[in-house]
Amino acid sequence: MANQEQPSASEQTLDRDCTTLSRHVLQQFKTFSPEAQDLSAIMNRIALAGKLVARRLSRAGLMAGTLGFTGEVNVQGESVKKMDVYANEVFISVFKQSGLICRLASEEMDKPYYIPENCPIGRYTLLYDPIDGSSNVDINLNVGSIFAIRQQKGEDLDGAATDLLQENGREQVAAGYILYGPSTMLVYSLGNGVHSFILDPSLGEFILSQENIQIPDRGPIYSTNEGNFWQWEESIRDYTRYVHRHEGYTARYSGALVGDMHRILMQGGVFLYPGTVKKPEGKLRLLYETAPLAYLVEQAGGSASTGTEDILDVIPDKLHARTPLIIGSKEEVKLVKSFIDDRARRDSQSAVMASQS
Ligand code: AHM
Ligand code: MG
Repeated sequence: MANQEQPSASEQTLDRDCTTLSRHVLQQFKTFSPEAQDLSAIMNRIALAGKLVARRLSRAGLMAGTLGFTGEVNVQGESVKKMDVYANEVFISVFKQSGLICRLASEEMDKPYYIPENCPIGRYTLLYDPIDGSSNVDINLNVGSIFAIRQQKGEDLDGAATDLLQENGREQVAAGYILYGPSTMLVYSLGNGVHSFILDPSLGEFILSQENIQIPDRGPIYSTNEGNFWQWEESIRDYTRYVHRHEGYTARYSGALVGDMHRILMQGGVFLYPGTVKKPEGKLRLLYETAPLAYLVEQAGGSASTGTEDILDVIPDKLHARTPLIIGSKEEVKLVKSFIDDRARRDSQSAVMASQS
């Protein structure tokens, strides 16, 4: 019989294989409180959504009606892909009759979606980007889903979800992403470290892969769409010139934030999607993209900024509000911000001199 103090190698392997996502959530809470059970069940349903999306993606090129555009334009003014619609519906479907989530808000829907049968007891809201990086779908490259869970504040009797417009990202109860790559991976945080799970297709379960992931303080990767150089603010151009001229940096950009972010989480570096002169708010959405990833990265010891403010301090002025994003290793984010601060200082000095002349 195995020694109680020291589990054998096979016991350890078996224990790890049995550390599913729902069990891990309960372990994080260290209790079987109603909150722990709700969040465990919510994460289990998010995992189911991830499995359904992964299954469809794995056969996308072989199934009719899966690739390409629907012909519609979403609330953001972007062309909608068939996979966006499918994945958006999957996240709604998995929460029907769950008693867990009353409202869902996503990048693909104009207004929040209510599941009335859940609302009497479902005190949580799910915010999500069903397919992030959807331009990668048609060419069989990695994409992701991003999610955040928030506690519903107040009754929301008018169905406008205004409570979401009164709080910042520190109110998120949990956040994470699913990366559909060579394997399907779920990375999440409940505010107690960042943990990753890999979908074992033979079991149909997400199994613990790594606990307490820490992002390195520095890293060689800078990840940004340099095709936007011509329309960036001068400070971001200054930073880009700096990395071009210094040894030790390398560029990686896949066009899917989740994949680029995952690389940086594991290897260190910085991801930037800054605003442009004409569109200072940038492209990425606060509630479904930048705030969930900021929560995760801060939990892993990194940081996330708009350039002038921590992403987690930003309160949205509308559901689909956007923010610039500079996220990753602490020191690399600091370096980008130093160029922004420097330009701001120089601009204000020039303004003072101009006013005196
Ligand atoms: P999406 O959620 O509509 O796919 O948009 C977000 C994506 C990110 O995944 C990615 O980093 C970025 O948009 C790519 O944009 P661009 O093509 O402008 O570089
Ligand atoms: Mg997205």
